[in-house]
Amino acid sequence: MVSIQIVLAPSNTVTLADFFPSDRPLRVAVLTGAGISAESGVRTFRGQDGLWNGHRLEEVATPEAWIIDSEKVWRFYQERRRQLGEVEPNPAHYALAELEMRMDDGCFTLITQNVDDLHERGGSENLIHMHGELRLVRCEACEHKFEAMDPKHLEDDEFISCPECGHAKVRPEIVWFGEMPFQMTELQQAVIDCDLFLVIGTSGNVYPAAGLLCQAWESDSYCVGINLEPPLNVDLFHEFHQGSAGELLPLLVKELTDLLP
Ligand code: BJW
Repeated sequence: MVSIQIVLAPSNTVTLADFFPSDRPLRVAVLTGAGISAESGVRTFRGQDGLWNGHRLEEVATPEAWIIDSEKVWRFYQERRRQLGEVEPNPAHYALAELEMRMDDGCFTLITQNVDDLHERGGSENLIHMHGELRLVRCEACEHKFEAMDPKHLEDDEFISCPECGHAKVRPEIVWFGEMPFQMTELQQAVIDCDLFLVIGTSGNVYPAAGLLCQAWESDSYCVGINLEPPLNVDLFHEFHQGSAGELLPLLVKELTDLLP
């Protein structure tokens, strides 16, 4: 399919061309993870210099942590919410927006595990934030969800109160460990229905996101991965391209769009 080097192609007897439907437009689903935002300056989670280097997961990314020490959890997220104003989309985000623009209506779904807003700022539209969004908060008491990105919301680490019910504390609209990711039915359907599944910048550690690759395989989608290092589930890709998303994804998208009618 592409001229960039295929590092691993376990089932290289097939190519994307074999998965192109003859009677309807191609359907593409994409799963992204922290690696796609790394070149924008957003830290990934695992590995050296990862966001959780120095934090235990349970201290910041579980409902229990919020109950035990919500000040600490809130400070962690306020710092990352403020950082959104300092980062910009990179060529990988723009490449996915370009791909979406070239696809037929309803034939492209972008599923991101990322809680930053770089995909939407890069121009992507049909986007599912399965692990939530840093821009949003949710009232602990009445569940009212709203965007809280005004300077008054970000300038310090004071809790934000709910404008609907007045409760003194809203929580980040983030899916913590043990909580159900958002829009599962919709995103699983997109994966099951797609002809091509692209997975970019994710280590394959976290479920159910990591299990989507298996679902794509089982429903006969062509699976292509791009990652700096081989992810845990690397064996499930028809093509795996090792390298940076900002470099490889624009090339992949160019070659893919050249194949589109
Ligand atoms: C580049 C690059 C460049 C760098 N270019 N690449 C035991 C077994 C299996 C599962 C479980 C288990 N015990 C518990 C579970 C379930 C648990 C889980 O998966 N735990 C595992 C850790 C074991 N999952 C859950 O609890 C989920 N909920 C759930 O399961 O509900 C029940 C359910 C049942 C049935 C169906 C459905 C649901 C919820 C998971 C919530 C995850 N939340 C987080 C935190 C969000 C808050 C925050 O942001 O602070 O989401 S965890 C964190 O990891 C974050 C990410 O979205 C997620 C994935 O990380 P990602 O994106 O893969 O980042 P990294 O850092 O790991 O990898 C980056 C990669 O990029 C690296 O490989 C680099 O090489 C690469 N890279 N630069 C390309 N330039």
